[in-house]
Amino acid sequence: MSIVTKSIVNADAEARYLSPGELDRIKGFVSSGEKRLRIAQTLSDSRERIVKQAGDQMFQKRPDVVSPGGSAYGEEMTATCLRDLDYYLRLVTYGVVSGDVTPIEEIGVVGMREMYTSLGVPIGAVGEGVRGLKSVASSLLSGEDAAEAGAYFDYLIGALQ
Ligand SMILES: CCC1=C(C)/C(=C/C2=NC(=C\c3[nH]c(/C=C4\NC(=O)[C@H](C)[C@H]4CC)c(C)c3CCC(=O)O)/C(CCC(=O)O)=C2C)NC1=O
Repeated sequence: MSIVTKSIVNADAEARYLSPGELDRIKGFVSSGEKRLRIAQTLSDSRERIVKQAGDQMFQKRPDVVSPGGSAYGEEMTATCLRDLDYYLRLVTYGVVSGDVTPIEEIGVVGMREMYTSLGVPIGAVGEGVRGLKSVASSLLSGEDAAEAGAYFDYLIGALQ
């Protein structure tokens, strides 16, 4: 939920107008809109390259996952692993656009640890992959935009430890 929807739900629950503080936070959200949409556009446009390079970086740091016995061993499993990185990059764009980590949390974090554990996917290596996404994505963004997007990658990295 964006800050706009959230503020309205809260205010209406108390049958009141939006408070100065709420209006101020909405103002911040609106005035950063162009920046957030620009970031989402760049990440969407470059998704293939970002995912591929992040995957390469991760497989170099964690050769065990693509070795026999590893979770991402074999063409099909490697492709599934890269698909997961693409999912996470997509969720980061949702977070950036909504200015809120809730979509990332609800779609990609809740229940994920249990799911990965039950499949034998090393969650730390997934986090490493997201770290790679952040580093490749940052290299395509201005410093200010990279800092904005970085917060959403960091949220995921924190959740995938
Ligand atoms: C949009 C939200 C969303 C997420 C995040 C998601 C993740 C997700 N990853 C899965 C599997 C998987 N995920 C991986 C990923 C990896 N293995 C590794 O060693 C690497 C560290 C890592 C890549 C970074 C692999 C290899 C599988 C298949 C495991 C198996 O079938 O044994 C599965 C099980 C079902 C399937 O194979 O599709 C789910 C649900 N699905 C979703 O809908």
